[in-house]
Amino acid sequence: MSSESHALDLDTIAAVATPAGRGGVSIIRVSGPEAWPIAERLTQKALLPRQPVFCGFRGADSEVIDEGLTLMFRGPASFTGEDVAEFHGHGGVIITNLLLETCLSFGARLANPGEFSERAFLNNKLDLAQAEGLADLIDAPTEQAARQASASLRGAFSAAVNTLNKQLIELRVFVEAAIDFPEEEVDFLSEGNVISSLRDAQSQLSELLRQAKQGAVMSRGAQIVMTGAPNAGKSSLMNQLAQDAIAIVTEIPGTTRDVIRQPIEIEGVAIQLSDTAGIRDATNVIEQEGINRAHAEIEHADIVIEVIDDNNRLAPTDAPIRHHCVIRVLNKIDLSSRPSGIVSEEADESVQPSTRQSPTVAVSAATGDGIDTLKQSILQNLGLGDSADSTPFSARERHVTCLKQAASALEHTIERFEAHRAGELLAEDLRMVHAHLGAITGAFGSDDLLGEIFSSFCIGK
Ligand SMILES: Nc1nc2c(ncn2[C@@H]2O[C@H](COP(=O)(O)OP(=O)(O)OP(=O)(O)O)[C@@H](O)[C@H]2O)c(=O)[nH]1
Ligand SMILES: [Mg+2]
Repeated sequence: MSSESHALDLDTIAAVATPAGRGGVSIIRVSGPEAWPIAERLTQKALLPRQPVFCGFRGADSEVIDEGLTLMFRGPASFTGEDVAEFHGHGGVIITNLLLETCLSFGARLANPGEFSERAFLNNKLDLAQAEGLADLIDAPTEQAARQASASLRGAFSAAVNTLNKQLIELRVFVEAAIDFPEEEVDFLSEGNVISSLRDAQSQLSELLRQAKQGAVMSRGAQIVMTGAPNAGKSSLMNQLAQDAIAIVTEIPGTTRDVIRQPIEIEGVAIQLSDTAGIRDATNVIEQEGINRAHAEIEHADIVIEVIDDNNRLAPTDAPIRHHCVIRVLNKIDLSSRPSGIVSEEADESVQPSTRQSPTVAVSAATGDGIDTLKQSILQNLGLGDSADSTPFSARERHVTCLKQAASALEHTIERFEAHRAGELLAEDLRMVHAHLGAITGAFGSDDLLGEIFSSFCIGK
């Protein structure tokens, strides 16, 4: 997927770049070889790059449709790297569409979702991780996520990947040189510094992976599902975490039937909370359907919070929850007089130590006692700990996968090198590591991947 291998589509594309609806201004963007002729025909003015001109926008019959600013960019000094025109008209749906239709009738075609960004990538204005940072900036669920996506757009994540890549390239050059001069190969390869360089790259890669995992959670947010026996206090806990009376709370077991979802934010992390029906052997069909939905919700969760009434520990639930991350919450401690916070293993008599996956937290959904500890435990379980603030960039699951593949390829490289000390094998293995890292920034990859990434962008970006 190196940008050179792509024959650039020479169509001129156009789209509305601002959200649909009423507003002060709406912007139409045109990019491609016809941008200039289209703009001159639309405005009937001679236009200069980067000099906004106030003018009428005229249709094929020269009648003025709207008036506003025209701003031109001459490629490659533009967002896409091509000639770009921007028409800033009035922000009504009909008038904006009329202007867009006129651009299309003058020779542009409607842009596909993400096509402006794709062209920016193909013209080397952005690498792939930057383009994804741009899409994540637009979709950022919290201020913190937006800051991190903005850093990725500006190249912070790519720079970290490239630094590591550069180190691997230097090592490859060294190894390839050693292969070309076989009389020196043995000496060179037996020196400890190859292994120490590999180990150094390995530790940098694992740090990068840690940061990318954090960045991915920050930019997509997390799904947390509340589950447990009827009346345990799931809805009360949801309301306490949301600081709002979202779900109905009553003393009648089986109050919640439908899944109730509420977005909240914990220290800049976007979280979608789901409150579910209490799980028990229900005979009522409505309640049973609610319980089925609760189980389905658990499948998509990052974390399951199992709420247990600390005064009624034997409340009937069905089979234990199968999920890789379950935080157990002992609720209603205002009645049981248990101290709030993390419950030590000895004090947590209800569970076999072998089945414990995450700490148990004692809270009162009624008074809010212990809720801060629960929030910290949530962050810890998302891999954010206290450092959510310091995650330097946004990332995606795709990047995490590439980094994991690179890490396992590097592990394999080290093992093979330690076993054989063979220059050719080392060179080949390093090429694999390099290819996995290169897929992050788009230096290596496939057209299918590009299509998948850019088609999820919004139109006009
Ligand atoms: N004292 C006390 N009462 C609580 C606490 N949390 C919940 N309750 C009470 O327990 C009862 C059940 O609370 P809910 O939040 O509706 O419980 P639930 O788990 O959502 O119940 P279902 O939706 O029926 O499964 C209500 O009467 C709440 O007021 C708590 O921390 N302390
Ligand atoms: Mg409920």
